[in-house]
Amino acid sequence: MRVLFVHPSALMYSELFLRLEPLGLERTAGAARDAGHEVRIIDLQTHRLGELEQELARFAPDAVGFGLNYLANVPEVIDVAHRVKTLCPRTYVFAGGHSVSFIARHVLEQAEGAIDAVMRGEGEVAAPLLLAAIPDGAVHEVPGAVTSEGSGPGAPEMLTSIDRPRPARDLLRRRHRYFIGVLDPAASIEFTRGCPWDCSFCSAWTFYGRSYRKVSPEAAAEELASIREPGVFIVDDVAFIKPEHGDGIARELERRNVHKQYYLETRADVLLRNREVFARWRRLGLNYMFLGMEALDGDGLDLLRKRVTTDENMRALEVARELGVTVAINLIVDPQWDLEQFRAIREWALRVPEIVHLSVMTPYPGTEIWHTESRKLTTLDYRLFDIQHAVLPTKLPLDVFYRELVRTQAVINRKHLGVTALAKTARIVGGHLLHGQTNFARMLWKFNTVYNPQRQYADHHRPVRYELPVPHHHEVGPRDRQELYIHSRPERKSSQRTPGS
Ligand code: B12
Ligand code: SF4
Repeated sequence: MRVLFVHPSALMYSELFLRLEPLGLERTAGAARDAGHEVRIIDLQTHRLGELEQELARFAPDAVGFGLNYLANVPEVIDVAHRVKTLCPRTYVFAGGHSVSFIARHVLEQAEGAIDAVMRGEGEVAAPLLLAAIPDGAVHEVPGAVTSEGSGPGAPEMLTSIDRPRPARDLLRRRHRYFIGVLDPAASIEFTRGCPWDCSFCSAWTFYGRSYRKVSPEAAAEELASIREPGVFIVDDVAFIKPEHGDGIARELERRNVHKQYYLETRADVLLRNREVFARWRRLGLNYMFLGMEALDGDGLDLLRKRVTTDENMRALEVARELGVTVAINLIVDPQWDLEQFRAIREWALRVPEIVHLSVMTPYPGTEIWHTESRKLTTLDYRLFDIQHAVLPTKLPLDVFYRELVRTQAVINRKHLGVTALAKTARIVGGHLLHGQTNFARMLWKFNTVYNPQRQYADHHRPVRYELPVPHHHEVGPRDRQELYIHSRPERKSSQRTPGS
């Protein structure tokens, strides 16, 4: 079967600092290819819609599969799916990915026939099963499938080992457009999947049923050695939770003499506990780290159930500085902040050498706060659920909230972008330009065109065609949490399989 996988375009407010390859879609495409299908990928982060239409005409796919990790992309994917059905009426259209898994039936209904199936959960097992079932009209019998004829039995199947399949990186035609900050170009890789914590604002743990799987050190090193890009973003939610795993991969890389520059994401307590592993990775090329500190006060951290203390957060910053790793910190803005709270964060952000990034507290389907906070939602417009907009009531008038948000976010611009940054990174930028890489150089001047309080405010007044489902409010006690899960924890000897098995 000819299968075209499509990733939607980048969200406006995330494009400033990075644009990364769609790893989950590439792995799903890799599994479909291993199952014998002819596969292509179009990434609308780097291609225009017209180019997708040309591809549809040239390739004439039997099936088109959309990646829907992000809620804010739902309207775009529904619209593009309609376009696919208009141009190729006989093509089977399906979607899968993180966000759509939690609201599969709702999206299927909203698409009014433009999407034939939504696959919940991991794509590596599901996509080959779905493609095999299309000719027999039996997609609704595949676990995890949601179609107008019904839903597949039980929970979606889970990979036992995440060592395989290899992502189909070779199918991405504009790889030079992927970058993260100074790492330009950058590829992405996954060492672990899932998260053992259970923060109330996050759906990473509910998607995987709070399970946690690790790639074998040999497979990780082999994959890294095959990556052409000098920069690598490690997509794990929390890197190096298990020190022996981080050490194991490091050992394999040292043995193979693989040297890259790395960017990863981790938690303060993990950095403090496993300092030696991070130091070893520093020697291997770990230069940048994203630390989800989320709040500067204990009450804020407790509210988010982050299970970390303010003191640990601050000590982790010290450790990262001692290691010489550049840190980007994430803080979650509570829509109830007043002028004084924004001012305090601004002052702190100016004082510390780190990059301070802000995201706005946003209830998503699949998170606990979707059920506990979402009765107060001020909008159900998918496009605003990108953690850069306020979807809960703000204490300040909304336009003032955005003015303060952008003013605070602009500390990044003052400290880390524009002329200041160019002065510090002139040699790196020169090297990039020599190799034709312009992503990072462009980023230095983009802040004011991306972040604009008037535009963020105006985003709330656009006509809305597609809305999220109305949430059902209920308290989520420890026993109810499993109801949020997409996958159940894998049991060793059930019917789970690796692709191709
Ligand atoms: C890495 C990552 C990123 C990378 C993404 C790179 C990329 N282009 O995809 C970067 C850093 C760019 C990023 C940015 C953002 N992210 Co992000 N990100 C993640 C993270 C940590 C891991 C995703 C990942 O790569 N996993 C590894 C791969 C292998 O898994 P996967 O992508 O989920 O794919 C699997 C399944 O989803 C499924 N699948 C995927 N596609 C398809 C397609 C089909 C057809 C099928 C059948 C199946 C399928 O199968 C795959 C293999 O098992 C997740 C958290 C998580 N654990 O999921 C958050 C997460 C997805 N991100 C989140 C958010 C909020 C954002 C931002 C909006 C933040 C911001 N404002 O800056 C931006 C928006 C990016 C954009 N759309 O432009 C939220 C999503 C919220 C939501 N419900 O919409 C998550 C869940 C984090 C969270 N704490 O809640 N992100
Ligand atoms: S915020 Fe981070 S630590 Fe908390 S559950 Fe999500 S991925 Fe895990």
